[in-house]
Amino acid sequence: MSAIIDKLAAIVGERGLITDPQGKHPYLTDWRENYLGAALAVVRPASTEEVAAVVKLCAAERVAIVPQGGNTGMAGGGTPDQSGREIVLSLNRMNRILEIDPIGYTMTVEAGVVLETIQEAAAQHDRLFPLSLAAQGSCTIGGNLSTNAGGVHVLHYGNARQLVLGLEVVTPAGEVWDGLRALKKDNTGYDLRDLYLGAEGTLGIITRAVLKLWPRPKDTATAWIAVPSPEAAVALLSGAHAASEDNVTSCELMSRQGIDLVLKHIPGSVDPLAERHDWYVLMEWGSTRPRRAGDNASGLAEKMEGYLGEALEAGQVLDAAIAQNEAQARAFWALRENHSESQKREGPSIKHDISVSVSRIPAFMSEGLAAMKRVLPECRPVPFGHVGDGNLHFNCQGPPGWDKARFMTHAHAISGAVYDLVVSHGGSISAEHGIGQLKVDELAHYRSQIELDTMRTIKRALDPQNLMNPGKIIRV
Ligand code: FAD
Ligand code: 2HG
Ligand code: ZN
Repeated sequence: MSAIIDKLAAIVGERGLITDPQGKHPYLTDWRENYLGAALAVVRPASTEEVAAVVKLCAAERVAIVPQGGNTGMAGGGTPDQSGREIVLSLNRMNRILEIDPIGYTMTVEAGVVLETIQEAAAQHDRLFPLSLAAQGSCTIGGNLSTNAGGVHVLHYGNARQLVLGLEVVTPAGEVWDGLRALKKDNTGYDLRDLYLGAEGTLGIITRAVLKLWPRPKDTATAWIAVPSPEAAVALLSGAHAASEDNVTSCELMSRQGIDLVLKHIPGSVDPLAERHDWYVLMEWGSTRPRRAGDNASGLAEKMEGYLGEALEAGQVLDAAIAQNEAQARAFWALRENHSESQKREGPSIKHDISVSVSRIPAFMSEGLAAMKRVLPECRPVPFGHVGDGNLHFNCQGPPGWDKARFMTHAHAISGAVYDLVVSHGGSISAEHGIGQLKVDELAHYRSQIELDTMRTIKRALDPQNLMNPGKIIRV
């Protein structure tokens, strides 16, 4: 094996290669610490040419490749298997912003640029890159595109797939596909770009992308709202579209269980409302039209206040606070974004990243909570998420004091009950986190034969040696 290590070193140099156990370790386990793999080496190319040369070498030597960005994925897609024969190919040295075109509203970046860096660069040009998620300080755009990430602005701007125009990809043979076009319209045959988006590194390695930008909102209103039920949350959102003049940019649902975990585990967290409630909505409106100086009625906050006042009278809202400044808005957002971290600190949990149509959320919620409790009465449901997209993180925390091994003996039964219900509501078992290695069996179980056959045909055609992130998404 040292022969291939020498050849890799010749391509990426000393700085681009990690072979010592301590240096490799952070690349071999996932954010949730659910998987621990092994790898021949962690290879960190600094350019597309180096990626292509590494892939060519691996194709010749039949060494499998696990692409990795910020390693924040929730499905184990970036973690190698335990054979020690795969390499992790990290894009984290390919972190340059190559071009910003404020006139054409585009930005061209390398795959390893951290999402927050992209957001900041856009803001410096008075533009918005709307993808936004709690891991944005460490996830990379290559990972975002490869998982077709969602986040908190999907209901207004769409998910990652809708935020990209062009891609550059290194194929499993080590060739470079230059699809780095900034075109809004391009109907020249099959859409190769869409094939690589959401492919979780199983069809090729994204090395560069042309991203779409938007005008930056000039007026924002953020509210923390107690609602009596998920049904009320959905009704509140439904009316908000018109009341905000189609400016709802986020609508997140949380339960008291989740808020209690955040207050317990994240120092400095404060409940914005005086009384405890069972359900909360975090709603944000954003408009590119600035509020007019001296005109108190022109701002979004005033419009939102009026709307929430009516909803309070109608019983859709129990209490609410509208952020008075940016710091307060950030504090509301922190209560939402710290859910994952708090769940991690609390102990073992099972995550269900599901979606149903928005109008089915209330029925799914009550049936799903009952289903989890039927399987394990002591379990602690922590449902939260992007209700505006019909996407719930329908999570389940282990009973207090239970260790992971004990809780996981119930995982199959709990998840099976949840997924069967999702499917009976016409929903999806993975709305935004992907399949990775976590849900390979579930995908095989819940997708139709024709869908599985088509996916396998594509995988075999593009990656005949099965060297590109094998064992993820689908077994071939
Ligand atoms: P990684 O974890 O490194 O990789 C993810 C997958 O993409 C793997 O299969 C990997 O092989 C592949 N991959 C990575 N880079 C490339 C590349 N350049 N070419 C080809 N394949 C590649 N996700 C959401 O969708 N919405 C959320 O709101 C959200 N919130 C999160 C909050 C927290 C606290 C955390 C920890 C995660 C959250 N995630 C969320 C999940 C995760 O952040 C996203 O999936 C993100 O897009 C992963 O990016 P990454 O760079 O970390 O990718
Ligand atoms: C979020 O929306 C992420 O915060 C993570 O998708 C969800 O931890 C989770 O289950
Ligand atoms: Zn999410």
